[in-house]
Order: sequence, then C-alpha cells, then structure tokens
Amino acid sequence: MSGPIVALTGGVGGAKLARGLVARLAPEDLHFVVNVGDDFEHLGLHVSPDLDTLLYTLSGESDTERGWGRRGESWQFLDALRGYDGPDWFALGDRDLATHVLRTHALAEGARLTEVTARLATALGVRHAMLPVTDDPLRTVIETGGEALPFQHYFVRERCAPAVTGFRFDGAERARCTPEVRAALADPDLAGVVLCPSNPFVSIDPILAVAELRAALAACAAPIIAVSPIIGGDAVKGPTAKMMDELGVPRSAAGVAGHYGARSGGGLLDGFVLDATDAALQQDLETTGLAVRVEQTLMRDLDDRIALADAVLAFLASLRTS
Ligand code: FO1
Repeated sequence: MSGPIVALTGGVGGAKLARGLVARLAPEDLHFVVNVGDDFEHLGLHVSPDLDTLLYTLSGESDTERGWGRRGESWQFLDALRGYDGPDWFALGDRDLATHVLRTHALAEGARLTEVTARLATALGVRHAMLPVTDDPLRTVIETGGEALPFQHYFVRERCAPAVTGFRFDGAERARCTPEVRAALADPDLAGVVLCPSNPFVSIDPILAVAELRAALAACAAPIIAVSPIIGGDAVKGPTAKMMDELGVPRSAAGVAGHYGARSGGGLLDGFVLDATDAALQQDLETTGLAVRVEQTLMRDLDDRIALADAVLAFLASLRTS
C-alpha cells in the first residue's frame, strides 16, 4: 500500500465493506469517517447507531440476523421498561445498553465523542480508527409532506413509511471536522477516499454536509471513489431505493453516481464502482467524466467483503497512476 485510505461510512452496507478493508489494511493505513446524523438522545442516553454498527461489525459483536445491535443480546431492560409503559419503540438490548451508558457518562464528564468512541473500540479489540466526522451536534431530520421527523423517529418508529420530500442536517452549518478527521484527509500520502455503499442521502450526505469535510475532499489530490449501494435498481437493505423514487432521483446506480457527481463536472468523484448486474450503465457513466469499474458488489460473506475491498484498492491504485 502506498499510503493511507479514508473510508466514509454509515450503516450496515458501509460496515460490510469496512470489514473487508480491515482484513487488507493495517490500522495506520485505514481511517473510517463515520456518520453521526443518526445519533439521538433516547431516555437520556446518547445513542450513535452508525458508530455502533461499525464497532460491532469490526469487533465481531454484531447481530447479523437482526441487522443491528449486539449478538447474544437479552432484553430484560426493555421488558422492565414496558412494565412502566415506557417508550419501547427503540429497542435497547441489555448488552448494547452498556455502550450507550458508558458513552453518555463519558460525554457528560467532558470527553469528546471521538475519544469515547476510541475507548469503546479499543476495549472491543478494534484497532482501526473509527472517527465520527464531527464532535459537534449534527442531526438528520427527514422532511415529509407533513411533519419533519428526527431520523430515528422516521427510520425505527415510523419504519420509513412516510414519503420523503427532503433532508435537513441540523447543526451541520456550525459543525467542525474533528482534528483527527482533518489530519487524515490532509495527509500528503493519502492514497484514496472511498464512499462505502451506504445510503447516499442519510448516511453519506450528513458527513458531506460538514463544510470543512467537503472542502478537504475537494482539495485532496488522492482519487475519490464511491461504491454503489444500488444493485439492479434496488437497495440490498434499507430505504435508499424508496427514497430515490420519492425524491424523483432515477432509481439506479447511475442515480447514485449522478447524486455525487464527477469531479471533472464540479462534483465529488473520480471513480464509481458498479455491480456486474449494472454493467450496461458503464458507458453512459463514463461520458459523465467518471472512471467506472464493474465488480461483484453484493457482500454475502467475509470472502465477498474482502474481494470487494481488493477491487476498491486496485481501482484507487489504477486512478493514482492514470
Ligand atoms: N433499528 C431498528 O430497526 N429497531 C430498533 O429498535 C433499533 C434499535 C437500535 C438501538 C441501538 C442502535 O445503535 C441501533 C438501533 N437500531 C434499531 C438500528 C439503527 O437505528 C438503524 O439501523 C440506523 O440508524 C440506520 O443506519
């Protein structure tokens, strides 16, 4: 490897590629910049779902069947909460609770989210840097025809049912990048940036909404690529495809590529990774100024994750030399 890679990631799809990258790159060669727009306060606890998804995925602690939370979970706290008629729409498992309690306590004592995340990661044996994009409050709000919903209310309580008309990233205009994120992107040896196959609207865009982050990407000489979260017109998981329909964005990998845009046309990306199912889109995408690579992007198991990580690293290497 010729220098470190920065990977921008949000939920489960991003964490799968992250797992593959971790298998290939040493901790000093890989930094994750993670969405905090999903964060919220629930029952006085600071919950950071995307940081937790990455933490549990990289430490082997994730419940892969449920798709969120910790494996081997028990639910005594939730049952007791129900006994008080407390808010049980957001399910906090007993083991998961330890993460939120510790995080909330450390933040109240004055720690930065970056610091408490590093402490949790180290304790669970994760050696690669998991960097929240900002330590400042940044909250995704889903605009619907009716009310505007805080992200978790839309996603978990309403099960993504309301039609989306737009997004707000409250706090983004005041949020600064953390010094750790700034340093990772300013590294003169930076070998590339990858936008993981996460939801572009609610996992990656809140990261990009931090002006300093966006400026750092625009200034970076290293290639920037994205991996499509859409395969054959559908999302592997989550509401990305539904959101595209509701927003009038073409529901295809090309819609995602167009959303980010080619650097040569004033957008963000130098390259885009398409699934083999969508190979027919390659030529059209290349005419927009993007380098395109066609790969098997569906990650069913660890081998798939590592194979996609290898393809991403080879793509970045080819863009560095071209
Ligand atoms: N997702 C659900 O669908 N239902 C839940 O009750 C739920 C609880 C939960 C608790 C802690 C945590 O870190 C995540 C949790 N998630 C839950 C997942 C999460 O809210 C979403 O998957 C992400 O925000 C979207 O990336």
